[in-house]
Amino acid sequence: MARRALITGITGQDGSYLAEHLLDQGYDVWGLVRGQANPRVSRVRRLLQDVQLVRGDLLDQGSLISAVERVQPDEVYNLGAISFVPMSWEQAELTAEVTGMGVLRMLEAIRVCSGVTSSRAPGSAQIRFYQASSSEMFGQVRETPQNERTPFHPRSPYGVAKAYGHFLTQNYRESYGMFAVSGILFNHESPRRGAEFVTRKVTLAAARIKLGLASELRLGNLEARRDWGYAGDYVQAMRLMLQVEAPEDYVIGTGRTHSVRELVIAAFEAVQLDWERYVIADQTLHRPAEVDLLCADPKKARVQLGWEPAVTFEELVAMMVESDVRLLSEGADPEQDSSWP
Ligand code: NDP
Ligand code: GDR
Repeated sequence: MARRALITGITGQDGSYLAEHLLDQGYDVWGLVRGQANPRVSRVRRLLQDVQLVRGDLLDQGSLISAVERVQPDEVYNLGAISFVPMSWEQAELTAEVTGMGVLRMLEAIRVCSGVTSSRAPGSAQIRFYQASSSEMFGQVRETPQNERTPFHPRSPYGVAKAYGHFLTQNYRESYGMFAVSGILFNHESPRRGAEFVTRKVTLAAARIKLGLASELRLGNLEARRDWGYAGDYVQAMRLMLQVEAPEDYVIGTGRTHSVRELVIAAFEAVQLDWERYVIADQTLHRPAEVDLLCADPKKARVQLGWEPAVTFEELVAMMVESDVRLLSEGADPEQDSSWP
């Protein structure tokens, strides 16, 4: 029988790629969607016609129990979160509730529905759980590259909430023997990335300027460095983490780091423009506390999961710029949900 997966965050970037990947692998895929008239749900219905939807919200414990009872999943991927770091300062409590406490609610739903009431042998519970942990937990790093043993020093309410979810996932594994793993994923991008994140903001601006639709791009910290990979590669690692014998946590990234400035140069080069004529450094876009440098050491994933990223930084930027030029040339509004490539 086909394995059945339940994905929270199905309307987001990763949820869409993961759903496509699991469908390709023969899974029966369900997505948790929230809200009364969430406009992003129609995007999922159009793009992912074979995915079944179930209503629920990470803020609502009962809805998660009902969803797990109804779907009876073999695997749960918890991708739902408030994921935009600057928003986590503006709505710190909501971020704690969704990105942090949401993990507790999802784990509790699985625990209750699996009938796990006391300690068991590790990995004995039936439903396998994946938590979307983040390199933002490393925050202010004292060592580089970062691996599974690197200490956390989160620099935003988002990073703190993710650290809570990360430790809680480990704790449910240790306390109840649940098959619960965290993937510590570094930044991953795609043509479906939200327009608020720096990669997409830059590729959209380069495309707009090239087509005469905009004349400048305002950015914050150009010196911050990130390990950027392709979302389509990273969702494969999520599935692999749930197929191993014993649950463990894994770092997923490329092992290469680039500055925001290098990202801008690559994107503007892709449309043959001189970036310095258009980019304006804007102090108001700097964060209250910055993560200056992230670079993954994904050796454990390579050795134990056989996972390696296929798309390079240069290929990723070119893919995103090309997609944005195409969307804009077709008259689509890339910030509207209807235009998901
Ligand atoms: P997106 O911001 O694209 O998607 C976030 C998803 O969370 C959306 O589907 C959103 O649904 C959902 N969501 C928000 N609030 C709730 C709620 N109260 N209940 C249920 N669902 C909710 O994120 P990504 O796809 O980029 O990331 C997926 C996960 O991976 C997130 O947890 C993120 O923090 C984490 N992550 C991402 C990385 C990246 O580089 N992309 C790196 C490391 C970790 P709705 O449409 O209803 O708003
Ligand atoms: P990040 O991604 O915070 O790493 O979190 P984002 O793309 O927002 O920022 C990356 C870096 O770029 C700098 N920057 C700007 N960022 C934005 N958004 N807009 C700007 O104008 C701008 N100018 C400079 C930032 O200061 C930062 O240093 C992402 C999210 O997907 C998280 O959910 C995920 O956990 C982490 O990646 C890993």
